[in-house]
Amino acid sequence: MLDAGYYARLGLGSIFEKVMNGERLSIEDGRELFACEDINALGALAHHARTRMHGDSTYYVLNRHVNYTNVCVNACLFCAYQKEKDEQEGAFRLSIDDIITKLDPKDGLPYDEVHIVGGCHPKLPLSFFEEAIARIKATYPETIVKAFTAVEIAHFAKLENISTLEVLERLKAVGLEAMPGGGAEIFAPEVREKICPRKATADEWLRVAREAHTLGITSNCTMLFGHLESIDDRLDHLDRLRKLQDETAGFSCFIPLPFLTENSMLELPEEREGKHTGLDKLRTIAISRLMLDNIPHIKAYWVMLGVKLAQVALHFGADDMDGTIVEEKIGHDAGAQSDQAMTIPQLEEMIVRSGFNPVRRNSFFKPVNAKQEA
Ligand code: V47
Ligand code: SF4
Repeated sequence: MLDAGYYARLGLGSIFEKVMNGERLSIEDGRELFACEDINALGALAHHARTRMHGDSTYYVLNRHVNYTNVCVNACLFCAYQKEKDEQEGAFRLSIDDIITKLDPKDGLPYDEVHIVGGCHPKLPLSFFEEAIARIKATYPETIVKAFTAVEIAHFAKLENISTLEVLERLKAVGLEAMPGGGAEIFAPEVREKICPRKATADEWLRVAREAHTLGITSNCTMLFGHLESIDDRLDHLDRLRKLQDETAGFSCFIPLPFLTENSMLELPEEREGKHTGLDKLRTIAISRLMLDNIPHIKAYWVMLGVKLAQVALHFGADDMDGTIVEEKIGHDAGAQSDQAMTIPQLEEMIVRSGFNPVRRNSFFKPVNAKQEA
């Protein structure tokens, strides 16, 4: 399939050469890839890059998501999960006991990772989160705490009137080891202003990620796509992540998140660049793999992509499936059709059926030896 002449006929000869030689693609190269209608040609290039990095390994994690509240001061227009106030119907806020109970492994197998995120609650103090993490680590010492997006960290800093660096230091001191990649949305200021005007800015998001990496807290990064952004906005977003990664090497994984439209306040134009189709999702995943040459992993997040498209995405540059999840609200409130949970055998079967070798990993992508089946 990887035939130089074929790519030359598509007008992608120099991009082909760069990918084969492991050279960095420019933003202009990214534009040409987005303009290419031959989705198989894109997929084959991304698959080549993915295979060079990971062979036929596809990663998954025994994890649980915990959303501590859906009350959020930001009211992003795309978000179907957010509630304005504690008193509003459907609003919730977990206690620390609730969180500890949720992490109780029913079958005796502790989670390798807990992924904790929530809305930017107007009142919850930093001490609540410090105590929550300390109690999780005391109760489940083997579970890695991957918690709080850069947006939440910026919010805690504002509430406490301290710096984001101090927030990170305090959370690290009680056991925060890694951070999820949410809240990045799209960095381009004109679009960010339209879809999430109250949220931390792009520069703030990137600064908090840089600070976390400096403290040795690794993190993920995301891009929300398929809304008001242009193809150039997507490429600008990838480029900003790539530049920060050159500085810090602290990002483990990139997660392209296709915008799910149910219960959203965001009005989309009829005609927009990068149509919201399965092919656009695959193209964006493939181009992410090719552009983000310094970020080790690309996630096919089965919750938002759906299991079947996530399986196909493994042939378009993705090498990670995320995990068992157990309970998911953000995507499901927005219309995700996937189940809430997957078991280890289900994840492994879906990876094997796609032609890959399943590798159970922890939050740092280190292989975990299965102690028993869950
Ligand atoms: O930041 C919100 C997105 C993110 C919608 O780091 C939506 O391992 C689509 O970041 N349609 C949270 N997306 C989820 C997230 C994540 C998930 C799994 C793993 C990791 C990781 C990170 O979800 C938000 C926002 O970008 N989001 N609403 C929506 N309607
Ligand atoms: Fe709040 Fe996050 Fe929803 Fe924005 S996306 S309203 S920050 S919960």
